[in-house]
Amino acid sequence: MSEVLSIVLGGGKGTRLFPLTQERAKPAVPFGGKYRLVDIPISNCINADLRQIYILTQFNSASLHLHLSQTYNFDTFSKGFVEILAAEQTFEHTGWFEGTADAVRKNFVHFRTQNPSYYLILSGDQLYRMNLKDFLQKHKDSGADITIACTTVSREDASQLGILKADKNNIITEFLEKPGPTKDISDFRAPSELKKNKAKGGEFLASMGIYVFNAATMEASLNNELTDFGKEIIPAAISRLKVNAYAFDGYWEDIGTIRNFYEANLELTTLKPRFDFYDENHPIYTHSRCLPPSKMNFSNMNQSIAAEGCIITNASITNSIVGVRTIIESGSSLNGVVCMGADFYESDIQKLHNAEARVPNVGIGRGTIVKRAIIDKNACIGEGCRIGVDDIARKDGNFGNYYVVDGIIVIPKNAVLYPGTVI
Ligand code: ADQ
Ligand code: ADP
Repeated sequence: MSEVLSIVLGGGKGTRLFPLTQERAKPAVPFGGKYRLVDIPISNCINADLRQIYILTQFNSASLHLHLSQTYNFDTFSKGFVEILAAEQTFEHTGWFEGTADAVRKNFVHFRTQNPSYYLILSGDQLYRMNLKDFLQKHKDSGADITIACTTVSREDASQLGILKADKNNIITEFLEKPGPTKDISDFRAPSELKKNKAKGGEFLASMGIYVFNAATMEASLNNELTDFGKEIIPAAISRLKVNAYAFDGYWEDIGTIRNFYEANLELTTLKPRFDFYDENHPIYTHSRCLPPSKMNFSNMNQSIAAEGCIITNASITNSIVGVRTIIESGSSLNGVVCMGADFYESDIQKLHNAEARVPNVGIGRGTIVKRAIIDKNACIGEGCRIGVDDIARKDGNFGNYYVVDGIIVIPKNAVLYPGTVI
């Protein structure tokens, strides 16, 4: 029996992160040069000794499976597991999850048998490090039915989040999901005792989409047709149940859109990023690949991160992330680039075949300049390309071997850009 089941909401169809989600489920999207998005909530759980973890996702992609099975192998005595539950057809349900609550409901048959006391619901696309032990303990001590982790945000951010009012005992008295930019929400300003989050500096108390439910409360809350936690289940619970706020005062960022994803990645390259991967006591776990160290030949790297297994020659790299196994050839330059790297090294024979077929090798070819772009895994970028460098009006859209999303150029996984390509 598990006292707490942790459930990571791994995403709907992943449209906001498309094309990074073209071939993989959202939780498997690579992040920070060597991690995947799902490593963040899973590591927060493991660091709190919570080891019974489900990932709910719409696609059961091979990539997510491979990553989880290569990474999260608990020993027999810990009773730990990380298991993917993908949308599936059953005799009772057809097709997709219709929302976050529906995703939990459709998998309840898997959870109920374990007879947990609490359900911890986490979001799969957020960057934060939270002491989930403390969160759970505060929930237990308070006698609440549901506790919602919350943080203070600006008026601008509040429009896209669930905002709430809490009394001096942290009991939530009102909840408003995504009020939008124009609604008057001035009476939702947070009381000073809950305004702990100096990192965000905001005035409104917002739900982080992280909840702990007593098991009986979860079961009763889902015994209806409601499909979404933020839109329906939580607002309905406020008047009937004891719903508490848990004030979180650390860094917290939603990384569900291409722009947020790009900015959260690049922030890691700053001198003092707000999210610290270099924390001995709260590690972020990921696949340990046993790759060789990265090799830099005559290169200039400035405020950049290179993951393992890269070979970088005579290149200039600024404010960029260079992911696992990236090969960068002589004379190249990257500035503001999130490069995810490659799944494999090409052999000399493969490179000969590439040359015969006039296809560039995996990596970044000689003299190529890239600015302000995301390069997904295994992209083959030829010599002398200019990507995001020239003063060209770039509209959002799908342009075949590249996309522009939120004004950011995205080179999709396995894309081929022939020598001299200008984007
Ligand atoms: P949103 O993040 O906008 O707001 P939602 O789109 O429901 O809410 O996503 C929550 C999490 O669930 C995300 O990780 C998402 O990828 C995942 N998800 C969405 N649909 C899913 C589905 N069908 N199956 C599986 N997973 C799915 C919520 C709350 C707000 C709160 C913000 C904080 O509703 O009140 O302020 O989170 O980010
Ligand atoms: P990562 O190693 O970055 O975590 P994945 O686990 O998704 O990436 O996939 C890496 C695996 O992909 C490697 O173990 C390798 O076997 C496989 N792979 C994918 N494409 C190729 C390819 N073209 N040649 C060789 N191996 C490949």
